Amino acid sequence: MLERTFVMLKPGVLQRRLVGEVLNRFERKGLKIIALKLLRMDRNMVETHYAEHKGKDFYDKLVEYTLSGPVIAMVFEGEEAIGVVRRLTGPTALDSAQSGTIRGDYAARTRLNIVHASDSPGSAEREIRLFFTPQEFCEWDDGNQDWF
Ligand code: FUP
Repeated sequence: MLERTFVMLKPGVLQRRLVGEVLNRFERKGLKIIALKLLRMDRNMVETHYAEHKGKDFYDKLVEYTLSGPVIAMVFEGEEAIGVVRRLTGPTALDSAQSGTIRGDYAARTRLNIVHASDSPGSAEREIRLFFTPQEFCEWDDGNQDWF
């Protein structure tokens, strides 16, 4: 099924100059970028995005890290895009993130785990709506080439 999913490159990706490398992981898989922007989230937006974690022991540090610099927000479209992106990203806990996944290759701590990716159709829809207006999407086609 054709799906849309939300991905956010966290501040560490920009601070470490890894934007191109991380984007390349998604793009070479054949995922299609249909919305993308660089922004600084405000506290209210971070708290909305991570509302499910409020009260957990890592919450305050997670919020501070997310506010520590700009992020890159994007929406990818593709067949089964939500699961495809989660498998490229790797699991949340770093002791489970295999080499070859983005988190396995670039992150050294769970809290600084480099990327956020939607984990279900419901969270994809909610997260896309938090970050993008309908006018910020760009629909395009692959010129009828069956690459992917
Ligand atoms: P994910 O959907 O993989 O981003 O994971 P979660 O929504 O469970 O976690 C969101 C963020 O909370 C993670 F990116 C990092 C942080 N976190 C911790 O710092 N410690 C934990 O034990 C779990 C999550």
